Amino acid sequence: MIHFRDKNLIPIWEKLQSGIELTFEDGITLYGSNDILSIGKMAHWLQREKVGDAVFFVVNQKIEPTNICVLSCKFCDFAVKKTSPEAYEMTIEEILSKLNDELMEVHITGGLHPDWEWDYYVGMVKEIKKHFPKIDVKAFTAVEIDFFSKKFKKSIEDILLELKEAGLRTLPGGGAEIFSERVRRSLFNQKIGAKRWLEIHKIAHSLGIKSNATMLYGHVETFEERVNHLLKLRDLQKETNGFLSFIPLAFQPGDTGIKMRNQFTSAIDDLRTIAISRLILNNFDHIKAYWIMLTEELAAVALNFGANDLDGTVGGERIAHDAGAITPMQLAKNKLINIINDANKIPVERDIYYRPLKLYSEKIVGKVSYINTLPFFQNLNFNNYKIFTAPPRQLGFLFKEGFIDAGIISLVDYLEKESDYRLLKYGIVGNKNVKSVILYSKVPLEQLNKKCIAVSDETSTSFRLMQAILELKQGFDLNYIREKISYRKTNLSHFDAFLTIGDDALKFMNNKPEQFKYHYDLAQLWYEWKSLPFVFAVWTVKNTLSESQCEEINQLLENSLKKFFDGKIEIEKFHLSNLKLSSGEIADYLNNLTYRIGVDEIKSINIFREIYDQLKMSNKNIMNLIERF
Ligand code: V47
Repeated sequence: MIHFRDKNLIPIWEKLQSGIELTFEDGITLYGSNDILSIGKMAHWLQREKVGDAVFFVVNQKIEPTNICVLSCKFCDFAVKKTSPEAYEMTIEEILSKLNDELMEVHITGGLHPDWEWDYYVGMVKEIKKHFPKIDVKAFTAVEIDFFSKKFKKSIEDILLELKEAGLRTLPGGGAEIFSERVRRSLFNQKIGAKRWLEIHKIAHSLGIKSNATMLYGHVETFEERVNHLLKLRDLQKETNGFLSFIPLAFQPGDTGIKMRNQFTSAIDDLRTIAISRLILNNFDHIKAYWIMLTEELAAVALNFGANDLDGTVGGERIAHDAGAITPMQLAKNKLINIINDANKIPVERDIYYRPLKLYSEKIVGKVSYINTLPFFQNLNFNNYKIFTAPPRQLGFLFKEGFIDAGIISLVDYLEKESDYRLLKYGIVGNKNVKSVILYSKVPLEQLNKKCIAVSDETSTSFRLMQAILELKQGFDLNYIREKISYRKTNLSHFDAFLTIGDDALKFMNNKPEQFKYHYDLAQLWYEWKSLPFVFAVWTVKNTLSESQCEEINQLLENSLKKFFDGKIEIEKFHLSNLKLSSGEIADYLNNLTYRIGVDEIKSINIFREIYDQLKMSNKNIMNLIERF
């Protein structure tokens, strides 16, 4: 419930709750409003809908190989000419000496050097990967990619493919500045404009290179120009879904002469820009509060204003510091963790693709990020517990590592830790079918032997269930490739079949993939085989909890289910629009599932446990699953 002081914000709030995207006019209304807290609350609501209580960070290092730059942009205090006494150039050895085995990511950007050869850049990425295979490389802004393309007379595609081949994972979001010809002419007229920046990111996305996006604000741009910038990014994201995160960059005036010294953006402007970005960029999963430029204090507040990522430890950052940023050079990991915990969020150490590696909070309840857990969570109040939401496989990984105290966990992940956890009386069960675990195939199931199947990178249990049916029951020999499977993605055509689960599977319900004429509900195949329901996920708690505590949680879950299913099922419009289903369709789907673990469910789990052990014994199955990200 938000008490709006500015009534002009109410139609915007209604749109957001219905999952309707905001317009240019809405953006201007937001910027024109003094009701900053309501804007923040709306952004915080959307943030929680998207990622729950998680706030991400990465252990990373920034490397700026040179400050020598052929451009002279007015807002940049970092770049110098070759003859400047402050000019520096790093060798590859120097770059390697700044890295270590604890790092997960290196962020490389620098000046556009007039003399360096192409081999130097490719060699840099290759050598980093050779010496530190674990480190993911995020390198070279669209401005640098454009420069390489012109200087070395290669197409953007070739530049990007060679870098990808060398080990580059993603492009950073820098160089976007503000997508306005007026400002470009006045502040950075030698730099590429919006069209080229967007084109380069689009090509990167088409080659499987994800990227970030930024917006430099707080200099001479207008609110209209900011909103237009965000809308252009949202449009490209609609086309490619290739952006990982958005980072609003607060202009640091330094000695640039654009603003009087020390005239930083105000905290209010920073917070509302983060919040408005969150609201307009509804198709971006992550909004970064870049603490280097915001200050630690403000970054902490931003975590309740729509931001869900603090970037990282950022060793070696210089661009912002040369322009007078006041934060300490190296903010230790512990400090980031404290900031996030103080904001009442869950600190999540991540990799470059936002896959969670570690959680740094006590008392965490795990929740599979699918609509089918809503009957448990819609009315659940777990005092003192924070809720961590993720797809089953990610959640299972954290569960197996011991980061989750209780929650709804994919069956096979629970089976791996059975001795440390207790089973509660609840779960997600498909009776004679489930509707959200579907194998789509170009050929009838009987003809799938020796074929290649794309497997959703979100599944733990459904993949094993599919193996059980196809390998053990049918006796097939198959190859699998892990893929991000989305109903918007068209590049599944080179597979013979694909396995989709959860909300993505539901999105396919009214958008059937044309080439894949045959579809099989795995719970139905299990039922036809064993005459039993299939248990996909179970509620479980660490066995350090007493019998009576477990009973208390069972009671909470029972009440929660009763409340949800008593009377008419009410589902927020936001979820409906997200899943592209009507409320009737979702109600049918949820009503068709079972949420209580009874005698048949236990029988089914016991049978599946044996099958799962059998599957694990056969190495071949693991070898055939190529993990690709
Ligand atoms: O493109 C330059 C900006 C950017 C100033 O992708 C300035 O994860 C403020 O892009 N005041 C580089 N900003 C930084 C960047 C970035 C940062 C963090 C994470 C990621 C990511 C990307 O810094 C430049 C420019 O827009 N910049 N000068 C200045 N005086």
